[in-house]
Amino acid sequence: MALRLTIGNQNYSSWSLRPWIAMKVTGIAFEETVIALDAADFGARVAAVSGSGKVPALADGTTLVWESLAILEYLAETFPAAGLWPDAAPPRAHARAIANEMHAGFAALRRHCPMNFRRPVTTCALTPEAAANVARIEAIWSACRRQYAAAGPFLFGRFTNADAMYAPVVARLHTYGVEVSPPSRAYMDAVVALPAWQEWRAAALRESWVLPEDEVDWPTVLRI
Ligand SMILES: N[C@@H](CCC(=O)N[C@@H](CS)C(=O)NCC(=O)O)C(=O)O
Repeated sequence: MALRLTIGNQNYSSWSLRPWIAMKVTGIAFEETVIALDAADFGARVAAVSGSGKVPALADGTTLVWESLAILEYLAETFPAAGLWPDAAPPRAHARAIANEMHAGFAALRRHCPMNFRRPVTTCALTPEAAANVARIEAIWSACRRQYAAAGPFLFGRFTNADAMYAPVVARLHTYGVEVSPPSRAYMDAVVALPAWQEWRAAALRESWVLPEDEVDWPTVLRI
């Protein structure tokens, strides 16, 4: 039976992007169900596949996994050939540390710059807390790039779960025209160039659902 990933709006659901892009980039076959976050039946439908009642949620037969990072761990364990964590123990520990840091943190950036693929690139001044989050993210990225640049364009060379965890940050920094260092921009360009990124973005642009709380220009809804 095929894996089924249940996700929210592709325009806005940053947590959903993480396992989706990991599976696409590494060629793990799956079917997807998209449920709008404000749909009247969201709660009932998501409760059937997710213990937390939130998306993303992965169903592998009768095995249900929710929480984006737990899904990524499940995928890495179930599909070792996908190489979703670095092979060697030191970079693997490093990748897990920064993936967990992402999962648990950066609330100011998440709140201030909601993921919104449809919004044209328009600069938006950061709060000091969001700017501090960006500085920490850039420090994480530049440390990885310094160490692993020879192995490829992603944080640990090839695409791993660490890149999946930071993919929504790439979207946020891009959409809100946040100024970043040349190495960070080069990393972001590598993520944006992925065919999987383009596929997700195209699906997001096709959506017509609007969530006011994720539109920073509300009541104006800027669209590409
Ligand atoms: N920590 C969770 C966060 C999941 C989450 O907050 N998902 C949002 C959509 S991006 C959601 O389901 N919201 C609907 C709700 O809270 O009712 C994860 O890593 O998956």
